[in-house]
Amino acid sequence: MPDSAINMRFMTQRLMIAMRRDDETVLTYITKSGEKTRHITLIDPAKQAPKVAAERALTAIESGSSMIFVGGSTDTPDEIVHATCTAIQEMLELRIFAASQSPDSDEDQWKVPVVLFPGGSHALSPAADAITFMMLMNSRERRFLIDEQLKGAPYIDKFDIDPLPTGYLVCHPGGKVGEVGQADLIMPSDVDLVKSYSLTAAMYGFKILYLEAGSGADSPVHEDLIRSAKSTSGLTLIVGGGIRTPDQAKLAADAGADWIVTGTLTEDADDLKDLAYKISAINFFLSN
Ligand code: 1GP
Repeated sequence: MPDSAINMRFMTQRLMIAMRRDDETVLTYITKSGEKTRHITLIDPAKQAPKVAAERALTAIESGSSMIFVGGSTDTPDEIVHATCTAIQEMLELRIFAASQSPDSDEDQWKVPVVLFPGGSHALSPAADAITFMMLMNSRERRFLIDEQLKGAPYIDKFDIDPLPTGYLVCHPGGKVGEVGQADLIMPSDVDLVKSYSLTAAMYGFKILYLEAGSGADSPVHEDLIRSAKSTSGLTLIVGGGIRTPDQAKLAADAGADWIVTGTLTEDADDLKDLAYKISAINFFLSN
């Protein structure tokens, strides 16, 4: 397809997304205060076909998820990421249309952002509403501090994807992202260090701080770290990695997480019914 046709298709897609979100930007939606702790379902595009990803995303939203992250694996090609974002967005459009035709349905339920959570500058898609534009603050490697961002920024600018300024901190046990990202892991007792990181993030102007224990971690981020980071004002706190049960989600929420992310839980669910049950249980605990 010629470049101009591709650009036209992407711009039309962007317009559809912008119209669906009314006037609120994704950043405003994420950072608004006074909300209970909300839930994000992370979909790794490498782990299922786009259609299955879309079905999982819809089930998650029906069960109370307020945002979909697309990302995770480090080596997923752009095409797979794009096909996954597109499939999710198309299913959301259909649900919004169906809800608009029925007086008993709430269209707004389906107006949740689809946000890229990239492992690097390669896993991008113009069909996303926004991107967590991250600095892996505790990496020892220049690549994760600034180089990947330099590569991705022109693409994000060209396709007008909302960048969400995010400090990303990998905590113990860290998992694969800790290894690949060459992170100096933050230990559960490092409450002063995490405070310094959170202050630094706020001083850089980041709006979001993501505390990550690593996907599939056998223990989530320690609540003392969450509490310490939360004491810095002006940051919206996302916490993920190793959260599988409502109790773990509630512990993180009570310590100050504004958002809880689960990914492995979705991949491990037996089917959509099981997924609905697990995500509903987490959301029930978060709202009580
Ligand atoms: C990974 O924090 C997310 O970046 C989700 O972790 O897969 O352990 O839920 P889990």
